[in-house]
Amino acid sequence: FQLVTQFRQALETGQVKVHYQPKVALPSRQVLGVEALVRWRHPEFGRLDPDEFVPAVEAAGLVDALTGFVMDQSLIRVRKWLDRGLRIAAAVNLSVRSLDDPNFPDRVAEALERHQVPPELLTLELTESGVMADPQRALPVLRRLHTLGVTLAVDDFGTGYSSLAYLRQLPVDEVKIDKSFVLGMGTDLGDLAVVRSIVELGHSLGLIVVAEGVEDDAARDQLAAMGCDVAQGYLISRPLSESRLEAWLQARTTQA
Ligand code: G
Ligand code: G
Ligand code: MN
Ligand code: NA
Repeated sequence: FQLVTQFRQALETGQVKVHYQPKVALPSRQVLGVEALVRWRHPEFGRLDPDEFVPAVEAAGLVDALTGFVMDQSLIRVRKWLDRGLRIAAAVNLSVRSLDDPNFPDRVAEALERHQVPPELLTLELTESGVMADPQRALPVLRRLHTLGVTLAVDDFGTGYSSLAYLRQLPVDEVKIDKSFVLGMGTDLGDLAVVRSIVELGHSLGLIVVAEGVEDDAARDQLAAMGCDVAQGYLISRPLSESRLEAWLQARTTQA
């Protein structure tokens, strides 16, 4: 696939950029972190979203280069914020392929050391379907990542077929409710029930519960009333380029 042969070069020539979407505490709205979301500005095809190229990058065995790039960019930001007295975490999306690589935890440790970022300010997000497809295979790498002190999050939770028993066995710290349920909860009692039970289940397992897809005040207030810990979504902010994120943070922190 032609795209893939261009990908390494795209990383080097600045065509690939990381955007960041804020995550805020409920009910305080304090900024706790950002999720890093990769974008590729392709010279011919224009803006490519991850769904359009990440699967090809994975299939070509280049996911290490992608994850390494996104992690480096994110840790540079976190370090800059620390230097300004701000403790803001960065969340990086992992491909399940990364968990097949026994050296992945060492590379994470090396990146944290190189950027002088404490491990608790890095979150690694794995999709529910990815981890649960073969939890026994994922477990050794997850355990080593957890031992490093990074935060591990299960993304898109509620969309897979995982049993709650599996979630209990994984060394994870955070569960992210899939946005489809959060988007539907204002009009669909079934979605509302799913959101409510993930919040309760997550808390009973001692996990931080994050809601994605928070698009309006009603959803935010309802989530806050349920005790959901963190909100992410267009209501708070769309994913932003580095410079727009800085402007957004500036406006937030001078307001407070
Ligand atoms: O930002 P957007 O909605 O287009 O993201 C679509 C999907 O791409 C999401 O599921 C997200 O987790 C995934 N994604 C975004 N950035 C990365 C990345 O750096 N690595 C991997 N593996 N997936 C990513
Ligand atoms: O799978 P993952 O959760 O990593 O994907 C995050 C994706 O969700 C990003 O591509 C982002 O653009 C999108 N997203 C973030 N907030 C919202 C929202 O409030 N509504 C909708 N519809 N999509 C969102
Ligand atoms: Mn994610
Ligand atoms: Na998600």
